[in-house]
Amino acid sequence: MRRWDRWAPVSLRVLGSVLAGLMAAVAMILAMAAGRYWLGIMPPVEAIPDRVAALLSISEFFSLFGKYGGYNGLKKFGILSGLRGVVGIGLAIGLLNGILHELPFARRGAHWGAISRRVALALMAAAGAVWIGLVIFLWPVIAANYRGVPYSWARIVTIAALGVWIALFLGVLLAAYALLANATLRPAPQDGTVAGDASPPARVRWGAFSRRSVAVAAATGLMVWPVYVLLRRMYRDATFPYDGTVYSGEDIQPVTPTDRFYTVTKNVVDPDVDRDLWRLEIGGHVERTRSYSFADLMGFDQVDQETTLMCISNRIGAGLFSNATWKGVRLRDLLNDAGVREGSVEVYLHGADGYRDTFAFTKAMEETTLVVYEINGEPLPRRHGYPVRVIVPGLYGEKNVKWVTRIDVTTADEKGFYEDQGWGPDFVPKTRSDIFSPRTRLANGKFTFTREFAVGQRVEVKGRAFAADRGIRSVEFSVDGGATWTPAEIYYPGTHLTWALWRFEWTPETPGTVDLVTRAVDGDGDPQPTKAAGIVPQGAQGLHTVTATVVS
Ligand SMILES: Nc1nc2c(c(=O)[nH]1)N[C@H]1C(S)=C(S)[C@@H](COP(=O)(O)O)O[C@H]1N2
Ligand SMILES: [Mo]
Repeated sequence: MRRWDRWAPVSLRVLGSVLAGLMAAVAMILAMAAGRYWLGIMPPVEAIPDRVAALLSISEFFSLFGKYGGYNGLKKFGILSGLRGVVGIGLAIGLLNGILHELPFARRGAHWGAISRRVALALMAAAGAVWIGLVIFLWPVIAANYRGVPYSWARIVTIAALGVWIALFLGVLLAAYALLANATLRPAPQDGTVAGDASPPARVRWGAFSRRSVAVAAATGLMVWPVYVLLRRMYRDATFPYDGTVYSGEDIQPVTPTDRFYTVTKNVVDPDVDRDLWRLEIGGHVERTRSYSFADLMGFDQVDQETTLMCISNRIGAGLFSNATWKGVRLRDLLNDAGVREGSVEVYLHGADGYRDTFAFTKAMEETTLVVYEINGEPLPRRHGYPVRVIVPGLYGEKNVKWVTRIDVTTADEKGFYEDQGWGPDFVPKTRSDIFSPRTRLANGKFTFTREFAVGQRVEVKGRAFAADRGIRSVEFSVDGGATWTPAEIYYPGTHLTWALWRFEWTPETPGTVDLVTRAVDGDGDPQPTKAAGIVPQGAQGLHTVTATVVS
């Protein structure tokens, strides 16, 4: 009985502290969800996986894809484990707080009600350290803001929000703990004397403790509802349904309809930028830092330019690949306005989502490198970078930073999100060509036509050819597995910045299976590489070979 009298208040306080930790975690998740949803602030739950992703090697990254069902599966896993992590950390810190409060160093020290001043100060110091640690670790992505708060401000907003979230956690933890522990208190030490182990055991006020526990649990439960509502809204808005959308099929057009333009994004929920809030800052190694509003961009020379974009992950014959007409201004006009300087090496681009990538300063100064706000005559849709993205012909899609908020000129070579993982260092697409009609299918690494062909029956074979910013000079076609070649007709030449579309009339002569192959020559007269290479680390190359079955 005496043992129980001694241990009952202790166990209840520790239990109460765990409950307080849970409440603090839920309150913090609610504050994070609200900050993310309304203010576009990237919470650690999102920022940490994002930051870790760039630290992984390509093979680790892809093995995670395999394990969690692709990029989307991995994104879901990342967010879910982040949320579970916050709850787990809340319970653990609650437990720790409860135990610390029972240790002699805490019991002997001064108290504010049930709260030991020493424990509170230790927790505050730890919280401060966590805050600083998070700011350092998340530094490369800390200027992210999904609403498009300007880069210079976004950094401050995120740092402040991290502080508020952490402080809220600690505040709720201690307040809820004080409330619960108060119902199990040993008599408070009188005028500075110390409540040592010799003090009489506390009397548990069972009624007060249970009423307060129910109140804390109920408050926690009540907060779960708005958390659920906000997470559900964001889930509905998430990129899962369209990330990795390909443009393929038999009906490929010279210019891709905007709603079918291929899409790739690293985000779980893409930025939803407020154009009035948004600014494009040009800084780093320039004469003067500039900050352009959307209206400011209209003051520069306006350019329409057709350009094909292709993801580095696009396998030969696959559809992470599209062509559109873009409208915007030349990046070099902005750089000249900011004042270019000797010793400029690269531009470092930053998106509202914390995405970052780099390319050569000389590339940035080419007249075809643009900062665009329209695709095919319409404002950029959200998923393609509203309100403004970069278009940089001659490099893989990843360099075409969407939702761009800042471009810094650097004096040294720097790496972006994917280059950190080990992609590149050469991001120039190799010349390629492929067949899209009749429809093909990929199984066990081999392409076949989904239909059969008949001897003597003429069929039109169509395909694309692409050579980054070098243009396409010619395309050839083989109906005997590459033994002999015949010129194909280019029916859509495009420009040197786009793909070309070609066709070939084929009349099968003998039954059986035969390999159809295509190859292109770029605008410089260089033939497409025929040796096959996979997408890692510099993008795929090789011939597109499609097996046809001919029946008599
Ligand atoms: N801000 C930002 N820009 C980004 C990305 C991103 O995740 N965030 N993805 C890149 C990648 S990998 C590709 S292939 C292209 C895809 O552009 P699209 O979705 O408009 O086709 O955008 C690039 N720009
Ligand atoms: Mo990409």
